[in-house]
Order: sequence, then structure tokens, then C-alpha cells
Amino acid sequence: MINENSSIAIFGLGHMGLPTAALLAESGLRVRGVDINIKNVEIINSGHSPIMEPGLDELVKKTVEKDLLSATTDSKEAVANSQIIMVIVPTPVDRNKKSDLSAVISACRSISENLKKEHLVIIESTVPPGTCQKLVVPLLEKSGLKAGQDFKVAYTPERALPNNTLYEMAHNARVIGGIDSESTQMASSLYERITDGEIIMVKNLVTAEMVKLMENTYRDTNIALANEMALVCSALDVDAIEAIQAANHHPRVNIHTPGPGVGGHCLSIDPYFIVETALENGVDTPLIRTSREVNEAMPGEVSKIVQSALEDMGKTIEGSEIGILGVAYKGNVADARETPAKPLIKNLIKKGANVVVNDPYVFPDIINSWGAEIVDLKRALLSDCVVLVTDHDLYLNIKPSMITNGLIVCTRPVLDRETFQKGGVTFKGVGRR
Ligand code: SAJ
Repeated sequence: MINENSSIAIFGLGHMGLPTAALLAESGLRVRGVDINIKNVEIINSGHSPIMEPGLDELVKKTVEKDLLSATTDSKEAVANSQIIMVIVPTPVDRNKKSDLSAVISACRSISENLKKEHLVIIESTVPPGTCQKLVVPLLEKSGLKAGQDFKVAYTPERALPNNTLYEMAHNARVIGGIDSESTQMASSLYERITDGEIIMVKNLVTAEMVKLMENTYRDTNIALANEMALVCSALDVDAIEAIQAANHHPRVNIHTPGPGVGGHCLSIDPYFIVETALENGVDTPLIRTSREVNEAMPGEVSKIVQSALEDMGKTIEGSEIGILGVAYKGNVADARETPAKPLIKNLIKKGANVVVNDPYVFPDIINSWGAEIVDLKRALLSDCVVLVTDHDLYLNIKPSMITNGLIVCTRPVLDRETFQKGGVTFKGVGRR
């Protein structure tokens, strides 16, 4: 059973792995993080977080100084010296929207080489349903040990919201499914150390895997509905945000917020895991697929709004300068994975626009690789058309007088249309003509 002397090896020190490692270390357990990124391993061992997340840098510093948290690239040593092994590595989709489980496979191979009796292996990575039973367990059993009998296996999805990760990890309910009830119980006693949220033990591994995918697919599908409603509202000259807010006064209605598209490593990927596994099992999922299509089409819709707004002002998109505010996938984060800003920028450049970008959070190399020029905020506001893509707090103070050429496309409902119109600025947005 888990006690104060238990040691944990955590594979993957990314956006979810590092906060988990730091919280478990703070609870008094010795945590050895394993990552292939040597630079990040060094940053962590120097007492800092390579990931921007409120409170994380301080927590890493505190736990490294107490010698409870450390990082390494040596998986063998980490597994050999631990009783619990966790896998929190990324699981993207490939070009064909099929799951790429190479990081999970590689972690499980390393674990199986050093697996011992009584080890508890916990998978947290988001995976297509059935992966633990059909892929993880056979890989681990290559050790010659038998899952359930010799070592324990549990799956528990991470459900914390980036930019509020530490709080949510410590307070959200946690869903756990194990290969047997002892595995579930053992994993549960581990998470009790870091969360005061409810621990929900489900029947088996695949149920826990499915829960995670259902949550993110629910959100993606609802955002798609909001985006489609917004496009209809726009055609009818209805302010979509006003209409959605009014509709949401109904006690059983909760329409989500339309925007430039759905980004991040979760909502834009996880639904495809259901689509893939459903198909393998003879089930079509048209609603989930269509929701993805709707959300993936949104950057193109924003580009059309920009183009027609410029044309209404007697300009062409070709040769115009477009100032993009924010390229992170959502406000106040540095993460640009799957961001809708990327296809939007590429689409505008293809149409002949000169795109300049302001985002103090996102690494310049990423933005440059899309063919856009990085500028300061003042310069971005000088553009023919300013497009607010990400609702970073620093953009909330933008005033009409700052929009030099009198045109802003606001893809998030964070700036007040009337204020800008009164200030003589043409104000367009998703769901607003
Ligand atoms: N978005 C909209 N409209 C909305 C809500 C979000 O356009 O009404 C967009 C955001 O701008 C962003 C994307 O969707 O581009 C995703 O943002 P998010 O804040 O909805 O979610 P994530 O990806 O940061 O985190 C999600 C969370 N899942 C759910 O809320 C069901 C989080 O709890 C998960 O832990 C995380 O995915 C994950 O790791 O899977």
C-alpha cells in the first residue's frame, strides 16, 4: 500500500505531468520525473518550471529544494527506484486524425523492462477507449509479470483546466478505473493525498478512458453548436452574443461561447479518439465528426469576415496589413498547440495580406514559422484591420481611439461593440455583422 516512503516515477513532465509531480511531491512523496526533453529536465532540477502555469514555478522550487521532486532522462533508474509509475505523456493525432500513441508505447516499453512485482502503474494520458487493456497491459506483461496478479494497473484521466491546473487538480472530482478493485483502491489512496474532490471509482479501465473523451467531446460539440448559431445570427443581422445570453436564461439551456475555433491539445483531438474507436467497432459518429468540421472551419469564417469588412471600407485583403492580437489557443496561456490562430494567419497570408502578430506569451519561433511578423501592441493596432483572436487580459483595455484605421474584428465576446461603434470604429465579430 502507499505510505510516506513510497516513491513515484512520472513519465512526462508536460502541462499535466509536471503539476501532478509537484503536487505529489508537496504531499511528502519522493517523485522522480522522467522526460526526454533534457532542457526541461535541467530547468526543473534548477528549481523552476518550464511551463507557464499559475503557482507552478513556486511549487517546483519548493519541492525541488526539499529534495522531494527531481527530474531525469533515465527511465530505468527512475522505475527501478519507485513503487508507483505514472504515464502522463502526450497523445496527439496524426495527419489522418488517427491517434498517435508512440509516446505511451515508448513509456510502457521502458517500464516493462524494469517492472517489479507489487508495482502500481497508472496511466493518465488521454487514449482511445480500450488502449489500457489492449495495448498497455500486453506491453507491461512483456516483463513476464501478470497484470492484476503481480502488478497493478489503473487509468485516471486528468481533468484540470490549463491556467487553473493546480487548483483544479486539488479540487476536481477524480475518476479512477482499474484492472481490478485492488488497483482502483491503490490509485485512489494515492490521489486522496492531492485532491479533496470526490473520487469516483468506475468499473474498469475502459470506462474511465471513455469518461475523459465524453467530457471533452461534450464541450467540443457544444462549442460547434454555438459557432454554427453565431454564423446563422450573423447572416440574419442578429447579435449572437446577445441572443445566446438571453437563451441561457432558460433553466435547461447552456449554449457555449462562439469564437475563432477550438484549440489546445484536448478538445481538438480527443473527439477523434472516439470517432476512431467507434468506427473500429462498427459505429458511425456523424455528430462528433461534424462538430469537429464546424470548429475547424471557424478560422476560415473569421478570414471571410476580415475580407468583407476590408472590402466594405474600399480596401482589398491583398496588400492590407492585418494585426492579429493573440495566438495562444486561449487567454492568458502560452500554449499555441492546435490554435485557430495558425490556420487563420495562413489563410490571410494566402489571400495576399501582410500579417503582423502581437502575443507576448507565445514563443517567437512558433509565430515566425507561420510566416507572420512579430510586432508590439502599438504597431499591431496601426494595421488596416485589427483582429482579436485570443482574449489575453492585456487586450481588454483596448479603446476605440487606439484602433488607428477604424476597423476591428473581435472573435471573442470581450470588447463592447457599442463602445467601439460610438468611438467611430467599425466593429465586426463572430456572430456580429
Ligand atoms: N472555447 C470556445 N468556446 C467556449 C469554450 C472554449 O471557443 O465556450 C475554446 C477555447 O477558446 C479554446 C478551446 O475551446 O480554444 C478549449 O478551451 P477550454 O478552456 O474549453 O478547454 P482546455 O482545452 O483548456 O481544457 C479542457 C478542459 N475540458 C473540459 O472542460 C471538458 C479541461 O477540464 C481538461 O482537463 C482539458 O481539456 C484536458 O486536458 O483534456
